[in-house]
Amino acid sequence: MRVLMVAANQEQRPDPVVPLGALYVAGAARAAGHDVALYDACFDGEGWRDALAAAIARHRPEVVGLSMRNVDDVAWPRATAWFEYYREVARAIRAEAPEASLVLGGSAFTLFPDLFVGALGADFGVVGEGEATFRDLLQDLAGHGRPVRDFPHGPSGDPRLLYATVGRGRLPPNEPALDLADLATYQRLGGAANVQTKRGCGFACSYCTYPVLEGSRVRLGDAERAVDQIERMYRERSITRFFVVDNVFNVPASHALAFCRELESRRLPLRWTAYVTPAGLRQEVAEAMARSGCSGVEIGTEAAHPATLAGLGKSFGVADIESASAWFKGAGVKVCHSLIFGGPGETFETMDSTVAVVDGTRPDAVFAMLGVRLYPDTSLARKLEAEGRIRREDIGLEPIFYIEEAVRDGIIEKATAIGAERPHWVFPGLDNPDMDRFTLRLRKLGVRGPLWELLARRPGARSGETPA
Ligand code: B12
Repeated sequence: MRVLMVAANQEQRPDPVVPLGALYVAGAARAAGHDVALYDACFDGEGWRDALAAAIARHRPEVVGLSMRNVDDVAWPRATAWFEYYREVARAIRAEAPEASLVLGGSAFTLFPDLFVGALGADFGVVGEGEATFRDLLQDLAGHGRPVRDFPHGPSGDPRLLYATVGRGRLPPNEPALDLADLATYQRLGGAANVQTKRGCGFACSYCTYPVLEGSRVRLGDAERAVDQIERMYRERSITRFFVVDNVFNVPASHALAFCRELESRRLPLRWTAYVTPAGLRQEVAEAMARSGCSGVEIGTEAAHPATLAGLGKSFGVADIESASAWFKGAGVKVCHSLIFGGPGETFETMDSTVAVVDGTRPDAVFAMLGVRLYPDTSLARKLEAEGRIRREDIGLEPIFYIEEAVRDGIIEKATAIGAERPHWVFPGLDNPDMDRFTLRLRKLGVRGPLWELLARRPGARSGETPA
């Protein structure tokens, strides 16, 4: 069949992100013999309508797969929600390709399948990972014009929703259709290309969606195959910056080490970044990451006080945060802490403690969110539902945030004061016009890598130093 994948994401902050999920699904459809094209809206701004219409006219799809990544930017109080935009994109697809089946997918869709499938008037939606289910759906549509196999339909029983079965064991050897993406533009405009070495997350953080999205069992991919992808992107497309998109790169350590050893052995002049957790981190892993070209890590610290770490369900302590930061910095890897202020157990005193600990680790950058974005099927949301503080239907496409009572009045002022003394800290929920101008200027000068690695160059930033 002729299939057009539409990657709708236009978010450019903190960096534009290659639509890896859509490329994986495109790769699986192509491997099954379908004629697949991609329309990526990322850099088209308002021009997406004409560009989408042109892509549809060119490819004349029988099936359109609409990939939706972000519901919103989780940036309270200035949060941007993308739902209306997705609805416009779905309408435009229907108008330009009225005969085509419209199939939804992506992390935004997977978090709220019932809401999206209804509001966007789609024919089908694949909940969870797309490769196998989309391929099976295409086969049914090609052969019978409708799904004939026994797809699981999930809790609501909506026949349009096709739930992917989370596999066990190792990941199947799917290859993303990287040739369809304009990787050079992503790299030029600041981002990086991306690569995934495993799926799933075995941690049980109270607010987090990763187990909902990818399953709570880690499934390893082949480390050598991931490095092959990287090497191909380097040799064939001159890509030199990568983001490893695994939920947590350093767990399990054996897999992280296998990836690093393989990458190091290829001796390529590359730089890469990943998310890591302090939980169970080994110095040996930090050093192996550095040797293989890791230039920076985003540490999922979230808080640095025992009470708030407990409230967020983190499985590490303050000492782990300190040693993780020291090991990475010691190995020459830049450190960015990601923080959430206002979670369960937060007070102004715990905020002060977190800031003091984080300052003490001399980070290169800090990304701090205010409030905890609530998602269905997380333990925090279930607890609040059980206590009668929210209803499940309150959690929807317009983000709602948990902000601990004790800091609700004053958290914005407090965060503003913290940020004012620390140019290398970013609160995405607060206005940052200076920073936007600053990063744009660096991008124009051709500076690459994740936005936060640029913060150390910000005027007045004493990256890695504790403010006076
Ligand atoms: C890595 C990551 C990042 C990195 C990306 C680096 C890079 N260069 O790629 C960075 C740090 C930059 C980042 C930033 C942000 N992120 Co982020 N990120 C992730 C993470 C951990 C992995 C994403 C990924 O690449 N997955 C791998 C691909 C292969 O999976 P996938 O896209 O889901 O695709 C699969 C399925 O969804 C499905 N599928 C996808 N499309 C389609 C289409 C069809 C038709 C079908 C059938 C199926 C299908 O099949 C695919 C293959 O199995 C996810 C969490 C997660 N586990 O999903 C959050 C996540 C996507 N991010 C999220 C958010 C909010 C953001 C930010 C807005 C945060 C911020 N304010 O800074 C920004 C936005 C950036 C942008 N430009 O869009 C949210 C989105 C949900 C929401 N609330 O909206 C997530 C889900 C985390 C969360 N909070 O729950 N992120």
